Amino acid sequence: MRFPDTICGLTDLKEILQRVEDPSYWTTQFSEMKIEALEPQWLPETPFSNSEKDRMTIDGYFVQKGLLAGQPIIPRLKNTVTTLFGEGMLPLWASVFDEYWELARLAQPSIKAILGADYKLLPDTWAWFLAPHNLTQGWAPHRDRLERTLRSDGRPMSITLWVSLTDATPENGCMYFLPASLDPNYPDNLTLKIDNWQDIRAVPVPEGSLMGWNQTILHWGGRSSQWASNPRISIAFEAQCTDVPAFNEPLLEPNERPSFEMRLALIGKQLLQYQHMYQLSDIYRQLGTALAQHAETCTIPA
Ligand SMILES: O=C(O)CCC(=O)C(=O)O
Ligand SMILES: [Fe+2]
Repeated sequence: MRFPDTICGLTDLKEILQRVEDPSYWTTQFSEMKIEALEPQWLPETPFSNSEKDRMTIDGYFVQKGLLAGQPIIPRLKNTVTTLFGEGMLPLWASVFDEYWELARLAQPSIKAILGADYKLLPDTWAWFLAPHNLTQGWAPHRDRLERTLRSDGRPMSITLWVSLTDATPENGCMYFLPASLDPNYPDNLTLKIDNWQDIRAVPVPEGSLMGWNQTILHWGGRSSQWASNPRISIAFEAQCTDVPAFNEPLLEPNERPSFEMRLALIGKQLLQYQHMYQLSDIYRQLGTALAQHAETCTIPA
């Protein structure tokens, strides 16, 4: 995928910065969304089941189907990403809004069940809109980090979290995993080779599901198709334990939503750090560089 050549319909970097750095631009255009104003939403009380704990230990990922279904912020985020996509804007712009970051807070009980109480969010986020035709696809097969992210007993020091904002199905490009227990190369030989294709597992989930995986297992997002009844819309973020060095910086407090300025700086950082997944257009590269520099002037949470 190549990025659009305009941002907010503009091509001049100065004008674009003026536009995107104005919170009222966003809240006017997306009147149901909030910036530094959303009340905390209720946290799900569903306990993290032993079977998902086992799945995480044995196969390296967990699935909580529909955990966040019924949260009013899910349809709001879904509408926002859909509108952004329709206007030729990156789905990642949804992360200027509180609702995006609130999802990370709602995932807290699940993250704590895997990483323990002391964790921070990593500055690694992305959002996807896979239209219902075969020209769109999720991320190609990869392992999230090639450095060691597992303890000697196999427990993860960091994880990726992924929330479905629509039903994710094989037809619209749901997630696929090579389960850790079936991967002869796991965890020390981090190739992308798959010996037995039958070991690949598709993981379709309904809207409002939370999934997570360790950062060593092999996984990818599928290709969408004309047979899909809805687009695949999802967002991802990452978390790590605090007793190990940061895998990326700045680490973020899980209980505090980043400021609007920090969200823009993070968008810049994502544009630059995921260039291997996309071909950045010139204007997005310029914007990424300009926004990422702003990180230096933001207050970085302790
Ligand atoms: O949604 C996708 O296509 C890929 C997600 C993924 O690999 C990630 O967030 O680490
Ligand atoms: Fe990934």
